[in-house]
Amino acid sequence: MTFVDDYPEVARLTRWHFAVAFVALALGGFFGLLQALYRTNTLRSLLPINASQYYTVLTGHGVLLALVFTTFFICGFFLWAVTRSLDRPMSNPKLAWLGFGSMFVGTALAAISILNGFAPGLPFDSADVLYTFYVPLKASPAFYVGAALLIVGSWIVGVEYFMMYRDWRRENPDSRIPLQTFMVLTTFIMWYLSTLGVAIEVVVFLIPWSLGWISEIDPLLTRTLFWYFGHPVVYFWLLPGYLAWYTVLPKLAGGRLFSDPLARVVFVLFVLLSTPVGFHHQYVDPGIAEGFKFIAMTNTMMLLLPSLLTAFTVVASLEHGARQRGGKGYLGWLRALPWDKPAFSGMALAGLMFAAGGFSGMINAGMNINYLIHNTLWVPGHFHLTVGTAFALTAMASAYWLYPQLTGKRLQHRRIAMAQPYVWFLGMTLMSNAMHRGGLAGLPRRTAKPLFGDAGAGAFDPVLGSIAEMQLQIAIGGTLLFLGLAMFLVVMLGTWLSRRGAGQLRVNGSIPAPLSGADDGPRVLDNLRLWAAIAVVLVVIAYGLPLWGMIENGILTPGSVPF
Ligand code: HAS
Ligand code: HEM
Ligand code: CU
Repeated sequence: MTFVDDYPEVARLTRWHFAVAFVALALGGFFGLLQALYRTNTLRSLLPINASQYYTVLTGHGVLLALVFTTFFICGFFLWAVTRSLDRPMSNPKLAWLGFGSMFVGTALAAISILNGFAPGLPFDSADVLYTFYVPLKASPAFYVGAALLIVGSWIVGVEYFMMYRDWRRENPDSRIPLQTFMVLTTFIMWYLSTLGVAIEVVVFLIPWSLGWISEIDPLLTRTLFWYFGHPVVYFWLLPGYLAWYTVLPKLAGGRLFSDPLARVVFVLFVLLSTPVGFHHQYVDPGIAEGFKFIAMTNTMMLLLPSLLTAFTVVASLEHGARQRGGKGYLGWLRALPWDKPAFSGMALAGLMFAAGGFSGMINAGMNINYLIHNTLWVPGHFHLTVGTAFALTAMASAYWLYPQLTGKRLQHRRIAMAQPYVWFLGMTLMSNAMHRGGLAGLPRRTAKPLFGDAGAGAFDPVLGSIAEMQLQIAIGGTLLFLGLAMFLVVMLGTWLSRRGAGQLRVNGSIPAPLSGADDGPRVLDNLRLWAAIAVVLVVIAYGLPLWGMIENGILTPGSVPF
C-alpha cells in the first residue's frame, strides 16, 4: 500500500499545495531568468520588459518564490509528515481545506496586483514594492490583504497539525512525539511567534495606509516589525529542508539517522533563537541603538550552532549509509552513495551548497563586515544558496520521492530527473559565485542597470577580476538554472499526466529507526510549552526596549527617540 491508498484525502490536499507551489515556481523562475539577463545586459533588447518593469519582475520573483512557492510547499509537505509519522488521518479536514483556500485567495489577490505592473487595467492597482514591501513604497490594498490571507491561511493549516497531535496524544499519553511531528510542531511554534510581527505591520499599518485611512506611517517601526518576522521566516524555509535531510536523506543513502535526540535539540534551539535576531538585517538603520544590534549579532552567532550540529549529524548518517553499502576509506565512502537517484543527489547537493551559503551568512552577520556587503549583489548570492537551493532543490528532490507516493504513479522521465539536480548545481555555482564576487566589487542588488561592467573605471578589480566576466557568469548561471527548473517541471508534469497502472507501484515510504532513538535523550525535549515560553521571554528581552523607543512618541509618527 502506498500513502495515497491509506490517506487519500491528505494526499489530495498535499497535491493541491504542491500544484500551486510549482506553478509559482514556474512563473517566478521565468522572472528570475528575465532579471538575470536584463541586469547583466545580456540580450537586453530582446527581452519583453523595460527598466521600470524590472521592478515588477523583481517583485513577482521574490513574492512568488520566497513567499508563495515556499509556504504552499511547506504546508503540504508538513501535512504529509504529520499524517505519516502519527499514522492517522486529518482531525478536521474542512479546516485544513479552509486554510488552503485562504492561502490561495491571498495569493491570487497579490499576484493580480503585481501583474498589473505589466498590464495596467487589471482590477487592482500595482504593487512594485518588492517582497520586503518597505514603506514608503506603497502597493494596492489588495496586495496587503493578499499577504495577510496567505499568512492567516498558513496559521489555519498549522492548527490542523496541532489538532492531529492533540488527538494522537489522547490515545498515546506516554509515547514520545514522533520525530517528524516534533519537527513540524516546533517549526510552527516559531512560525506563530514570528508572523505576529508582520501580521501587525500589515493589518494595523499597511492596509489602513494603502486605503488612505491614515496618512502618516513610521518607516523604522514597520521595517522593524518586518525583520522581526524576516529572519525567522528563513528558518521556516530551512527547517522543512532539515526535516527531509534528517528523516528521508539517511534512508535514501541506505542508512539510518545518527541521533534522534540531537535532531530534537537542534529544532528546540531554532524555536529559542530564531526570532531575537532580526536586527542583523537593520545594522545600517538609524534609530536603533548599537547595543541592540550587538545583542542581535551575538544571538545570530549562537544560532549557527544548530546548523553546525546538523552538518555533523546528517553527514554522519550519510557516512553510515555509505559504509552499509560497502563504502570504504576516509573520503572514499562518498563514492558509495546513490548519486544516480535524483531524490538523493538533489538533497545532498542542496546540503553542500548550504554549507557555502551558511558561511556567507556568517560574514553577513558580522556587524562591521556587513557594511561592506549590505545591499550589494553578495546578499542575493547568499540567499540563492540558502532559500534558492537548500530549500528549493531539497523541495524538488523531495517531490521526486514523495509525488509517486501521493499519486500511486511512477516518476516519469527518469533520465531528465537524474540530470536535473546537477544542472541546478552547476547553474547555481556560477550565478552565486559571481554574485558574491560582484558584491565585493560593489555591484548593487535591486538595480535594473547597474553602472558597472562597461569599459572604464571599476570594470576590472585586480583581486576579484573583471566585472564583465562576472556578469556573464550570472547570465549563464541564471540560464542553466532556468533550464534545471524546466527539467523539474517536465518530470512533474509528465508524472501528473501519466496513468496509474494497476497495482504496479510499490514505493517503500517507511523510514528506518534512528541509530540512537528518542529514549536516549531527556523527555524534557518534548515539552513544547516550556520552549515556547522561553522563546517569548527571549523575544521580549531583545525587542522590548527598542520597540518601546519607536512607539513612545506615537505609533504613527515617523522618527524615533534613539536609546
Ligand atoms: Fe541569511 C540575509 C545571516 C541562513 C536567507 N538571508 C538573507 C536574506 C535572505 C536570507 C533571503 O546576519 C536577504 C533578505 C533581504 O532581501 O534583504 N543567514 C544568516 C546566517 C545564517 C543564515 C548567520 N539565510 C539563512 C537561511 C536562509 C537565509 C537558512 C534561507 C533559507 N542573512 C544573514 C544576514 C543577512 C542575511 C546577516 C542580512 C544581510 C544584509 O546586510 O542585508 C545561518 O543560519 C547559516 C548557518 C549555516 C551553516 C551551514 C551548516 C551546513 C550544513 C550542511 C550539511 C551538509 C549536507 C550535505 C547535508 C553554519 C547544515 C552532505 C552531503 C555530502 C555528500 C557529504
Ligand atoms: C533575486 C535570479 C531562483 C529568490 C534574484 C536576482 C537574480 C535572480 C538575478 C537579483 C536581482 C536584483 O537584485 O536586481 C534567479 C534565477 C533563478 C532564481 C535565474 C532560477 C531560475 C530563485 C529561487 C528563489 C529565489 C528558487 C527562492 C526560492 C530570490 C529572492 C530575490 C531574488 C528572494 C530578491 C528579490 C528582491 O531583492 O526583492 N534572483 N533566481 N530565486 N531571488 Fe532569485
Ligand atoms: Cu537574517
